[in-house]
Amino acid sequence: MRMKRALITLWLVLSAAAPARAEDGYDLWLRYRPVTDAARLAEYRAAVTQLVVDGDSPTLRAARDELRTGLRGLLGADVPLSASATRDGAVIVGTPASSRTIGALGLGDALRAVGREGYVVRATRVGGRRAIVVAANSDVGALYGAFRFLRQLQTYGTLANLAVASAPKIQLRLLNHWDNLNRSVERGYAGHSLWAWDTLPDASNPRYRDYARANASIGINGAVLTNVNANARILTPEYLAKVAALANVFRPYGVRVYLTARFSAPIEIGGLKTADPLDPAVRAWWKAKIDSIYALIPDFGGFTVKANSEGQPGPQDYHRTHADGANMFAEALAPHGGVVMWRAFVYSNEVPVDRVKQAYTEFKPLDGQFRDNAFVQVKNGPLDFQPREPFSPLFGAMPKTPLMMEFQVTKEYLGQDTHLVYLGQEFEEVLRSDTWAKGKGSTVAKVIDGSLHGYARTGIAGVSNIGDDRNWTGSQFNQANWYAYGRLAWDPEMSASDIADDWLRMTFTNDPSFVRAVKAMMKTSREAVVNYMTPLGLAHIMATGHHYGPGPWVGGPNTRMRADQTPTYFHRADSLGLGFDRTATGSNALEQYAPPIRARWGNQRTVPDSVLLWFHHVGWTERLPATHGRPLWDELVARYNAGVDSVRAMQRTWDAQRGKVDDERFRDVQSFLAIQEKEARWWRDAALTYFQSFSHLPIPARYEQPAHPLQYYLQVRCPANRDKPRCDNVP
Ligand code: BDP
Repeated sequence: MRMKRALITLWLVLSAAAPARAEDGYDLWLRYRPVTDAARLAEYRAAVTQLVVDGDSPTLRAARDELRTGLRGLLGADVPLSASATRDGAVIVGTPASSRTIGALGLGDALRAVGREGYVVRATRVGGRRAIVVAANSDVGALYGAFRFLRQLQTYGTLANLAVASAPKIQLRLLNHWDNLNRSVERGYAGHSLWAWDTLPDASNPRYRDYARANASIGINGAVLTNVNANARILTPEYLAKVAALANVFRPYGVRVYLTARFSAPIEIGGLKTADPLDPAVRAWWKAKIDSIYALIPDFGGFTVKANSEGQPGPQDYHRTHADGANMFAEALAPHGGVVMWRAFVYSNEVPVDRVKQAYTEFKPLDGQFRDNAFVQVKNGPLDFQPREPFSPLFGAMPKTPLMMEFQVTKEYLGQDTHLVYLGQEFEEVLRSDTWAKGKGSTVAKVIDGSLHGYARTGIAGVSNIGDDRNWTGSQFNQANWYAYGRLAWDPEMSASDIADDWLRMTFTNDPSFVRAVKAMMKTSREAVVNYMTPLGLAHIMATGHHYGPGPWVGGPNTRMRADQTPTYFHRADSLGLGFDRTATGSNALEQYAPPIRARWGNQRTVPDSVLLWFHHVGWTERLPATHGRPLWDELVARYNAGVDSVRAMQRTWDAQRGKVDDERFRDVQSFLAIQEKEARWWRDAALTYFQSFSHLPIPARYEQPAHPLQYYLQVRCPANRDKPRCDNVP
């Protein structure tokens, strides 16, 4: 036994001393590599000499295990477990209920302030000895605190006078997995679904636990396991047993499971003739179904529902409203403490005047009609996860209905797996947008954290980018988007830049020159993609179906698609100019916003460049403040080129990091940046040659000229159902 322990210690010492080893990204931001700053290491070793975890629940065991693994990795040696603090340097973890020591510390006020899931991490004295306490009101709060404490070491922060208190500002912080039962993932670019339905419930997989750990480390507390385009089979006993097995693995980490409910399930698996939400037999069916779920999974979270949208069944099939549909679920879930999250991503079967008006038009009149355990879940923008959209006008417009934010973490319209785009910037931009619902400062963050309208319930959802790729997210940098989403869900007022800082330190290295340069690169990456894909407020000009690569030419009478899914509908290029008039002279979508916004965005002299062509049809040679006084065409050319230039600058930044990070991930990122540079050029040249066929204006000679004529770009083909998109003949 002793021999074995000695060998293990030897191995630990050796592995800690080994040079940067090859890494594949599996460890995410929980790598716990040895601290290389000698002064910090000495500080940590003195401050952390034993681990006291008071209490013995699965969640506290998870905290203990994480701390042991983390500290062993960071400090290069085991930190012994102890039943009580016996010397300077104990880290004491628990709740007033689990730990007499913590109960006696007089943390009452501090703990009251952080609520059920928050934590207090403090350097203090216990029995005259120096100690660090990780205290919370619940076990999961203590787990979150443990991760917070580890982050302090992972980011080389000092432990002197450590005094952190934190509580989530949003109650439900969920990932939405668009995962199908055959393990394909809708809009997934990271391999197959993590949920191996065929081998569940019998076989587990270490990844289930690692998935839950990663979520807990950033405060995510729920996972909707299935696609919003739902399959009723998930509600059969066979599948529910599998769901229960996953719930059991996630539970210690505070992650609850949720499912998507297919509205027509009573017909498809229940043998009923109707799914009318006011029909007593339908209501009874759902009630019994929901009761049976809770019998298996007592802490089941509830349902996300996509109804009457893109062909999904819903209450309108029976001439009932969205509120009727949502309330049927809410009523059956309420006795169990569950919630229904009803999606506002709807647009009618007839092509409307303007698709971006639909969600507001349908839902605003229903404000006040939803039961109190029903949310309406709203995409960040009024259209569909574009590189940039103005915030959805529903935020601020439903004071009586808790609105959940839906962000897309998977980059469906933003280059998918390969393009490096840090979405922290995008999320921050949306969350900080001012709705003016109650005057200046009525930010979207304050709407969804409940403070603006006094919502009793609050929630946020991120469409997951996770799959079974070794690196989880299809690329190393896509991990940052999972991370940033979680941190912003905890605190929607956090700075995306600070989040990137933490992520880089934990994921790559604390080397200050690396962190500085790569953080700056991440921060510019979002504007880069906007510029080379959809500058100046353009939207939805991606190729149809897979949404990868440019397709601004798709549309018109010859396509069999509905007009409001085609690029030509959205950009409205013609011989006079470009852009969608959404002011009073056009669709007037602008009227859905508060008056100060209307005034600013509705006026061509004051509209910001970011939404210029979203709200205005602008002449090709018109000069506006939003075009920096240049003719629109020149500004458009400049923006597309700026996008390509930014990617080249990102490449230079990354190339300069060689040797500062492991070779494996260095080369991974480098090769994806090369794809991104090539495809940014493809985007620029395809879009400009196409728009040029309307403007008939030259691309000024100082810019790179398109490599091919428009005809060439029209024939570039990408496979329709790509797991891993690679297109033919990309120039
Ligand atoms: C669109 C996606 C589609 C989703 C839909 C949704 O292209 O795959 O089903 O959103 O959110 O962005 O329901």
